[in-house]
Amino acid sequence: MTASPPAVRTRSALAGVAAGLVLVAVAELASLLFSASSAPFVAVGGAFVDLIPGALKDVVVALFGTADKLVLFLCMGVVHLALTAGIGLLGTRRIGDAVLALTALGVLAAVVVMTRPENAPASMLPTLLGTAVGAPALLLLLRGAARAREPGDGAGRRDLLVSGAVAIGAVLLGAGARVVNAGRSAAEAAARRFTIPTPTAPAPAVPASAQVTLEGMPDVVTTNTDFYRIDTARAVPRVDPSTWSLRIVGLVDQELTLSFEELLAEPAIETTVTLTCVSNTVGGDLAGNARWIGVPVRTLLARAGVQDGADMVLSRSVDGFTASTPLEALTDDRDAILAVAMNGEALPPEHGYPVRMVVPGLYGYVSATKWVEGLTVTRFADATAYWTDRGWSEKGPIKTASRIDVPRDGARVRADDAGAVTLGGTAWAQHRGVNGVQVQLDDDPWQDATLATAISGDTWVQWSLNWADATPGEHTARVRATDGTGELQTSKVASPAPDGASGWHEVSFTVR
Ligand SMILES: Nc1nc2c(c(=O)[nH]1)N[C@H]1C(S)=C(S)[C@@H](COP(=O)(O)O)O[C@H]1N2
Ligand SMILES: [Mo]
Repeated sequence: MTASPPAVRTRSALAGVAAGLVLVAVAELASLLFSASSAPFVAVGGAFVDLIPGALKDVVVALFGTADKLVLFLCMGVVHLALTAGIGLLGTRRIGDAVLALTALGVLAAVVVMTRPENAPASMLPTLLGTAVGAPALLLLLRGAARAREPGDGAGRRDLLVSGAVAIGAVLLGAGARVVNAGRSAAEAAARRFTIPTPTAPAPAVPASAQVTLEGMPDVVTTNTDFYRIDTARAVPRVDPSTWSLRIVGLVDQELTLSFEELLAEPAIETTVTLTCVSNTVGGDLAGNARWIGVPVRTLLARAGVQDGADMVLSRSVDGFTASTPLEALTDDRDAILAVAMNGEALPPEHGYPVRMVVPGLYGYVSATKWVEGLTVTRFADATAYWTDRGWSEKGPIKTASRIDVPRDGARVRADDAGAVTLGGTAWAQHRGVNGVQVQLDDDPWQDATLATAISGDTWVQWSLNWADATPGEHTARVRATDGTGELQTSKVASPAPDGASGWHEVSFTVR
C-alpha cells in the first residue's frame, strides 16, 4: 500500500502544529522559573494589542465586551495553528526549511517578549528555550511524516499518532503552566494593591476640552501602558513595599526614616504633571502626562529640618541611580511629590513602584527618580548625580517645546469636503505654562493656533489649526510656542546633550 501525498501533507502539517505547541509549552513552563511576564503568550498578545489601531480595538470591545481578551487569545491560537501547520507543510519539500522557519518564528517571539516594557533581555530565555526544544522536535516529527511516503511502511500511521500525542501533551503542559502563570501574575498584581491615599487636595478634573479631537492626536492624559519609559535598569527593580523605607539624611536636623505605611499615612495631594526626558529630540515622543498622587516632598523635608547651606537633594533609587534636584524646586509651591499612584493605580513596576519622585518643570534625569529609597540633603558643590557624572548638565529645567502630531512627517492627507486640512499637536513648558502656539505653513506668515484648554501650567497643552484653503501638493509646516513668561521658544537647533534639545519642529506632507 502506497501512502498518498495528501497523507504526507496531513502528517507534516500535524508535525508542524505539534512542534509549535511544544515550543509554546516549553516556553510557558520555563517562564515559571523567570517572571510571569516572560511568558510568550501574554507578551505577544500585549504587543499585538499595542499594534492594532484604536478604532479596531473599539470595535472588538463593542462586539465582545469583557470577553475581548478571550477573543484575542483565540485569534492568536488560530494564527499560531495556521502558521505552524504551514511550517509543517514547508517540510514536505525540505525538512531543513521548516526547522529554520520554526526557529525564526521562535526567535521573533523572543524578541517581542523582550521589547515589552516590563521585560529585560533575560526574559527572552524561556522562548528561546522553547525554540531549542521545538525545532528538534519538528525535525524528528517531520522525518517520521516523510516515512509515510515509503511503500508498505506501517510506521506512517504510528507517526501520525506520535504527532497527535505530542500535540495533546504540549497543550496540556502549556495550559497547566499558563494557569500557574496567570495565578502568579494575579498574585503579583494583588501584592501591589494597597489603598491609594485620598488626596487632601485633589487635582481638578481634566476638562474634555483639553483634548483636541483629531485622528492621530495623542491622549492628553497618557495611559500607563502608553507612557514612555526611560531608565538605566537592565531589569525592572522589584521592590517589596513591606520592607521598603525612605531615608532622609544629610544636612538635616534629624534624619528621618519612613516605612511605606507611614508614607501612605501622610497627607497626600494630587497633581497632573507632564514628565519629559532630556533625551527627547525635537518632535520626539519621550514625554507623557499623568495624574499623580503623592506626598509633598517639602513636608517631609520640613520635618527633617533642612540646614543652612544646602542647595540640592540627591535622590537615590534602590538600583543605585541618583538625581540631583535643586532644593528650591522641592520646597517652593510647585508641589514636588513622592508619588505612589499614577492615573488612579499603584505605580506600575516600570514606572517606579512603590514610590517615585515627580517634580514639575524639570527633566526626568534630575528629578523623577523611580524606586526611590533615599534623599540626601546636600550641596551641588559636594555631590553629583548619575547623569551629571556622564557629562549631562547639573541642572535640567525643561525647555519650551512644541510638536506637530498631525499630520505626521511624510503623510499624504486628504482635504475635507470644504477643502480644509486640520493640523494638531502638543506644546509644553512645564511650570511656566504655554501662552500660545504658532504655525507656519510653507513661507506664509505665522498663524496663531487654537489652544485646547490647559490642564495646568505643569502639563502639556494641545493645539490645532484649521488650514481652510489647503492647496494640493507638497507642504511644510513649522511650529513654535511661547511660554507663560512671554518668551518665544528658541529656533536655535541643539541636540539633547547636555541640557535638552531645542529648535522648531517641522513636518512635510502632501495634500491630495
Ligand atoms: N531609578 C531610576 N529612576 C529614573 C531613571 C533611571 O534611570 N533610574 N531615569 C530618569 C529619566 S532620565 C526619566 S526621563 C524618567 C522617566 O520616567 P518614566 O520611565 O516613568 O517615563 O525617569 C527618571 N527616573
Ligand atoms: Mo530622561
